[in-house]
Amino acid sequence: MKIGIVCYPTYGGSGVVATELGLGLARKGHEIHFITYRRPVRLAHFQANVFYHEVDSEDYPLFEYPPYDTALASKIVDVVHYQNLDILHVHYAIPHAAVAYMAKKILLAEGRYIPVVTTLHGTDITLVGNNRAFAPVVEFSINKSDGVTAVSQSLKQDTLELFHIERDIRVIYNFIDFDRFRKTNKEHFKKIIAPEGERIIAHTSNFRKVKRVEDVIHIFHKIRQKVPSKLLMIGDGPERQHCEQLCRQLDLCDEVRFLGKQDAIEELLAICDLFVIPSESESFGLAALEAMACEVPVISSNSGGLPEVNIHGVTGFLSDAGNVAEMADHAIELLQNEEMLQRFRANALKQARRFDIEQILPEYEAYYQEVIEKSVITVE
Ligand code: GMT
Repeated sequence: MKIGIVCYPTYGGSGVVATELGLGLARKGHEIHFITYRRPVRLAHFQANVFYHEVDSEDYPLFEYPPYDTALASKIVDVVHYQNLDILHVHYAIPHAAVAYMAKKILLAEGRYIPVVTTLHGTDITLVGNNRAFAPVVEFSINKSDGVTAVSQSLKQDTLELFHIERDIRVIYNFIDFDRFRKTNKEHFKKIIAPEGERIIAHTSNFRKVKRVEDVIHIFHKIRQKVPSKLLMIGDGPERQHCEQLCRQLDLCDEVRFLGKQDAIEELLAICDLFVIPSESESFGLAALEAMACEVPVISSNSGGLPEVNIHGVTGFLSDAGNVAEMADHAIELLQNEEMLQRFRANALKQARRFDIEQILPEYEAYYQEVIEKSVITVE
């Protein structure tokens, strides 16, 4: 198949999933065309059947905001037309589903039908999409997509509750590539970060309010009082400075390392004993899955799709978002009991295998085929 992929090229989960999906499909022989405003972070190497089309947003003194949507629609029209795409897959509803609809209409006026699949990732429904400033367009463009997928049952449910949706939503989970995410021997890193053999705890996110990053620091503060440990804060975003300030107040600066955005997260996860993700809302929790694939148990909130990934009392523990005391107690229980920790490590890996990219990719391929076949019938 010739597949166009539209996504945000940044460090966010939706961009990562879209890029890894495209690269995985390319390895299976499909021709993949990424259409984005910048080269996606994980699209660093040459691959024969992978193409990248940059959206050129023209600046002009009249524009306070460059018209990205118009430029993207025009680029989609161009790529579908000249690369003869079979299907277009857009990730994150805002504005991609609406832009895809506009491109579809332009192409239709030229006598060309392009089926569009929209994947809902989370905040495009639960946080931003739900906002009155976007909601009517989000609802309309989801209904006008030829196929819609959501990354968890929970996100599907939220979408059906928050919007008036007239079409079926297929759940296709986030996935993990075990060639990359697996526990490897990084003892030299461990010695640098935890020279006295302390436990290592990690958190990865874009440091937005919805992640409750401050809770991670408070949980760690409680853990430190019972278990010698170090905390790795991976990623960057608006809440980072606030968290650094909190570390100073709690006298934790020597125990917490803020590492910023990291490309080789798997090398850091390889030395960790526990992963903490206390989000207010989380449609799936790709970061938790990456940790579990590296045999790291997870302390999480029970928000959104997290219970579909992290199994309470098996691969980690879940608590209500904001229940810092319970999350800390669970973490301490696990970190103080070596037998339990090893058991949870093995369980985490076993659970992560359910989301192996090798199993999820065929689900997308089959779905594309289904959508293409259905749209041929619709057009006829
Ligand atoms: O977590 C974020 O804020 C980034 C966001 C995105 O769209 O880039 O992530 C969402 O999509 C990921 C991939 O499907 C999911 O694993 C995350 O759970 C989801 N984030 C939220 O729902 C907050």
